[in-house]
Parts: sequence; structure tokens; C-alpha cells
Amino acid sequence: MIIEDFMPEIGESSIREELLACLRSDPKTLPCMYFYDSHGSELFEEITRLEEYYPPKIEIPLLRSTALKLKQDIEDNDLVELGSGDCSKISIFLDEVPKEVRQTIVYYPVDVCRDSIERSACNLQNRYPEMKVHGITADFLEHIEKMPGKRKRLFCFFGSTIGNLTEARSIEFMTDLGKVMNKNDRLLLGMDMVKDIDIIEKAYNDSQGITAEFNKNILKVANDHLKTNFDPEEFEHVAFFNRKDSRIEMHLKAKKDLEVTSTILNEKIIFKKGETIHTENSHKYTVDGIKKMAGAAGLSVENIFNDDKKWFSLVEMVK
Ligand code: AVJ
Repeated sequence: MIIEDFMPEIGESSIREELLACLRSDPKTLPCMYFYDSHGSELFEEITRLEEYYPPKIEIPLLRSTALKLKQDIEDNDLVELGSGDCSKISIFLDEVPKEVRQTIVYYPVDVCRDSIERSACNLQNRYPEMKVHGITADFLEHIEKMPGKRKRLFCFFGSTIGNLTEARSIEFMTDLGKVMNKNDRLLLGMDMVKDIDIIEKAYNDSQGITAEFNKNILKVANDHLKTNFDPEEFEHVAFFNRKDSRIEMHLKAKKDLEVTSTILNEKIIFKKGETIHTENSHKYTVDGIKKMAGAAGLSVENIFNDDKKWFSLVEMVK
């Protein structure tokens, strides 16, 4: 097992600057990557177990059935997983691949989080001793040219994480990836599909309030970095489907006029009652939309694997 590190040490001051710039902007925002401190990651785990939060419930069996369809094609491939996290998704996929095929694969988990690369690459190597594992810590959105692999590559980007990007940003990402892809390389992209709006909205407004807690936790993360005194209870969790942009939007809405101060900043962050911080977009796709995006990025859709209800897709794209 090899681990390679392409992540520059991100200084606390640049994190502060980014967060502050987002809170100064109009409308206010916070980048959704800041949900995932250790408490936020636990809350997200809890979300994935909720009845209402359907995406993993559909994607996991879909990963199995797709692996069964692709298993022969991935012989001698370099499998590059973008945003590999705890590697649980790829394990579901690899469990369906015969050991003889796994023996011919090199698996490259790529993630910004050094801890999760170290831990998960190690776990995966134990689970599949016959497979080569080469972990990479990198921000693939910024450093796509650092993507590893010399043989035929299958890039995997599961979990509908791409849904967090705006359409323009995801086209840019796909274009950049297309530039480094060779003729035989493929991309397998997990995408959450448009469905009954009520079902989508319930997935982000669960009855136990876990998603609300997850959303508000970003204020504690902001407090940690900016030494601010955000009180999460002074904000209301708001999540709704924006039809025009085909996405769930999550916001935090000030319940009253507020002044947030910091022990290290000499400025206040002022909120009018009802003002919101936009914390996340989660795009939902249509087959037509996916084909258009791929086309705009110079890629073409080779296959769409989906569940019976067509709630989620694994989209195979080629150059
Ligand atoms: C991890 C980005 C796929 O957009 O559904 C879950 C994050 N936000 N509930 C999603 C999330 C609120 C999730 N992704």
C-alpha cells in the first residue's frame, strides 16, 4: 500500500478569510464542505440511516448491480475514486467483483482528508489483500492534473457529491477531467434524479430534525474558526426544492435581528430577521440535463444504470 500527499497544508488564516468573505457577501453563504467536522460527519452518518433520506438506500443496491454488469470490463483497470471518504461505496462495488479481477486492479482513493485516506486505504488493503491500493490526498477539484493511473482508468465519483456543485462548476470539473482522460478511460458518476418534489423535500426535512442539526452545526464550525458567537438556536433550518435550478437549497434563517461578534475580528456580522445563510445546493438531474452537461464538457454518455424507479443513476461517460 502506498500513500501520496498532494495536499498543501491549508493555513487557518486562509480558512478564516474564505469563511469571512462568504459571510460578508450578499446574500450570505457558507461553503457546504464546512459541514463535515467530526460532529458534522457523525450527523451525516445519521442522516444516511434515516427513513426519509433515500439516496444511499437506492445507490447502494445500484452499485452492486452495476458492479455485476461492469466486472469484466474493469480487469486491468486503474480504479480512481474521487472523494473516496471512508471507501464504503467502493467496497460495495468491489465485493461483487471476482477476486481474480480484483487482483489485476490498482485502486486509487483520492480525498482531501488525509486521515480518511490513511484509515480507509489501510482498511481496504486488509479487506482485499490481493488488490493494490494507492491512496492520494488531493483536492481533485483544484488539481485534476494530479490524477493518477497509467493504464485504462475508471474514474468513480459516487454519492451524488457532484450535486453540491453549480451546473457551471460541474461542467468545468467534467471538462477538466475530460482533458486528462484517455480514449479508453471512463467516468462513473453517481447522480440523484428529479422525482416527486415531496419525496425530495422530505429527505432534507426529516421528522427527527437530524438534517436541521446537521445544517446548524456549520455555525459551530464557523465559531471554531472565526471565534464568533453564532447561536445555532437563533437560526431556523430551511430546505426547499428550487425548480428553476433543479436543486434542493439549504439555508439558515435568522429568527430575529442579530449581531454576531468575534473575539478576533473587529467587525460584526449583522442579520435582519428572516435573513438567510445559504449553506448547500444539492442538484437533482434529468437524463436530458445529464446529456447536455456531458456534451458541454466534451464527454458523451455511454450508459445510464439506474434503479427500477429511476430515482438515482450511475452515469457512465466517455471522452
Ligand atoms: C453528501 C452532498 C450527497 O446533497 O444529499 C444530506 C449532503 N445535505 N442532507 C446531499 C446532505 C443534507 C448530501 N451529499
